[in-house]
Amino acid sequence: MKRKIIITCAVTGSIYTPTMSPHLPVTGPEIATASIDAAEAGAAIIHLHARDPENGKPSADVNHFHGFIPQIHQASDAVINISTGGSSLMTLDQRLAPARHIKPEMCSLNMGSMNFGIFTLKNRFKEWQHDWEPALLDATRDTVFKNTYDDIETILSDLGDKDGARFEFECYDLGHIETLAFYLRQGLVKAPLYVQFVLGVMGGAGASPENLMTMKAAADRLLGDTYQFSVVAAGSKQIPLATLGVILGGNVRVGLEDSLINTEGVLAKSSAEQVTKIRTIIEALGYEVASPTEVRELLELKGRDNIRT
Ligand code: KMH
Ligand code: ZN
Repeated sequence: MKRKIIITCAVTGSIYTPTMSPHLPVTGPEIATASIDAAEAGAAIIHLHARDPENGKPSADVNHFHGFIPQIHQASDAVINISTGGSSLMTLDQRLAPARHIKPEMCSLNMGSMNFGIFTLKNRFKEWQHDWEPALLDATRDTVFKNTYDDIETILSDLGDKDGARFEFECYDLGHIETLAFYLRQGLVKAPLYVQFVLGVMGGAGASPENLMTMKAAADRLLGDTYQFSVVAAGSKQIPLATLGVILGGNVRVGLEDSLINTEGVLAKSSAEQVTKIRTIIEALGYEVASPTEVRELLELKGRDNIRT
């Protein structure tokens, strides 16, 4: 039987800003369409953030999530995965409000505090559509993306134990894998773990094949057969490192949250375009993409009817 590869698509996020690409979805209908199109192209999991529809600023307002969650849930079978990372400028309570309300099948869980530098993106543009864009980028010079042990345990207990979500464990460096292994030993997390190796964020491991292989080796040693992994690389290495992830036995994440391009110097017109590209590679390598139903089985999710839309 052919191995099934899980494609996650993250359609908007909080790294890039509207000036950087006219294709970045901002309003509820735009985020809904981007998600539904990505699911139709082969993404089984949609990783979601919201933005203020007036100006595109990253938002954790539950009302902004209501602008696209019901539409996605109605039009698609894809697994809805709500970010608990939000943006590094939000408080933990702000970040958790959407997932606490929607009680999704999956949510992200960032496995350690870190610098999350996006200020270098500022040099690429001279004029901005909104004042908040350069201000937000600059603010990451002196902000910590806070994910303390207390924060992690709050998310595990409130969204996991209480609401039945399973997690996309976002690991940006070796220490984050060690932290996940600590919680595995403590019995606070259980198999099957879904580990996202996140490469290319300034402050975490860079987007290189060597770093990916080092992280996989560490996870094999520390997590054994309790885990499956996926690869997301922020920036221009998104597709190359996702491809390496597939070759190494893993799954992939693409989408405009983490990379605005299709190929070097060419903006992607949609997240679905990136899904189609990685799907073509997956199938050319002799694998198949996993359906949402298969993902629910593989990751032991609670089911699409058990979320609040
Ligand atoms: N865009 C990723 C590098 C989250 O949503 O929890 C970070 C992320 C965090 O996906
Ligand atoms: Zn995210």
